[in-house]
Amino acid sequence: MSFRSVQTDEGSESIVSDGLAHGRRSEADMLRIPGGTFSMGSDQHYREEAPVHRVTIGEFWIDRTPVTNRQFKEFVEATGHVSFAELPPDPKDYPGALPHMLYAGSLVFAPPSRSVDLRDWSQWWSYLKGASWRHPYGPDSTIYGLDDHPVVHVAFADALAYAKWAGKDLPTEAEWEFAARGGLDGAEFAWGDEFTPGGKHMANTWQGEFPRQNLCLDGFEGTSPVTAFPANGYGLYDMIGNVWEWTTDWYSPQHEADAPKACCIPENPRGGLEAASYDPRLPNIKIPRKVLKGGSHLCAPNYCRRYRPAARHAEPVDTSTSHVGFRCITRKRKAS
Ligand SMILES: [Ca+2]
Ligand SMILES: [Ca+2]
Repeated sequence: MSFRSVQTDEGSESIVSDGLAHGRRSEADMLRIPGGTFSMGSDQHYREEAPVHRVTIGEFWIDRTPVTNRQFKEFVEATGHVSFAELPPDPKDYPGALPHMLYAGSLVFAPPSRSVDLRDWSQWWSYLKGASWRHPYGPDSTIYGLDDHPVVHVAFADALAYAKWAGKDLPTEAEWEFAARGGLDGAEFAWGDEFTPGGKHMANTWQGEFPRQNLCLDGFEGTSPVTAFPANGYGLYDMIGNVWEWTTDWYSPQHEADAPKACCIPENPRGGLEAASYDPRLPNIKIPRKVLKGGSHLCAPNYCRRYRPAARHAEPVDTSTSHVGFRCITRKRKAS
C-alpha cells in the first residue's frame, strides 16, 4: 500500500491512496498533524485529567472526521465483519451473568420520563436487544439517512478491525489530544477558551438539564453529520462532541507527573498497564478499559463537562453504545 502527500486548499497536507478506489480514502480525508511538545491534561476540571504534564509526540496523519456509517458499511461489505454488538456474549466471559441476559445488543440512551438520581446511569442507558451500528436506536431503527453521521455501537475490537482494513491505526490518547487542541496549547476548548464564542455552538453537546431536558440549541438531539460544526485549527471536525472516540491507551485514573527537566518529557506515551485499567468498583469483573476522548452529544453542563480536549473517560473494551465512535490515524509516510 502506498501513500502520497498532497496539499489541500486549507494548506495542510493530506494523504490520498494511490491504488485504492474506496471512498474511505477519498482525497483530503486525512490531515497531517505536525507533532511536537504540548501540555496534556488539565488541572481545572476532573481529577482524572490531572496533572498537566508535557508530552512530545511525532508527526502523524488523522482522519478529518469520525468514521461515518457510510465508511463503516463499506468495510462490513468488503470484509463480512460482524460487530461485537451483533454477537451474543460468550457465557465464559461473563461468569455469574443470568443466561437470559446474554443476548446480542448494545447500550442505547433514552431520556427518562421522571426525575432521576444522576449517579445511576442505568436510568438513561438501556441494553437493547438488537441494537447495533445498523440499528442505532434498537431493532426497529435504521441508519437510513444517517450516512454522514458517525458510526456508533462499535466496541474497541470493531474500531481496530476497521483501522487495520483501511491500512491505518487508532490514535493514542496523547496523539488524539494533541490533534484536538488544534495548535492552541493549553486552551480550554478545541477552539479557544470560550465555550460558545459569540453565542455560536462549536460542537454537538447537550444543552439543558441532562438527562431529561434536551433543548437542542445546537440543532441536534442525537448524533449529527460529521461536518456540521466548525473544524478546529488543524482542520479536524467533531473532535469534541457528537461521539466519544476510542484511543489505544489503557485507562489509568491519573496522568503521570510533569517531567522535572526537558530531557525527561515522555515521547509518544502509550498509556498505562492493561492490568491497572480494570474498574476498581467491580473487583470481580476483569474487563480492561481503554481511554475515550472528546465527549459526546450527551455531555451537559450539569452532568459531564467533558467537551474538552483534556477530558477522558474509561470504557470497557467490550462495551458499545449509541454515543461512542472512532477515527483513525497513520504514522506512516511513504513517498509515491
Ligand atoms: Ca446537541
Ligand atoms: Ca468526537
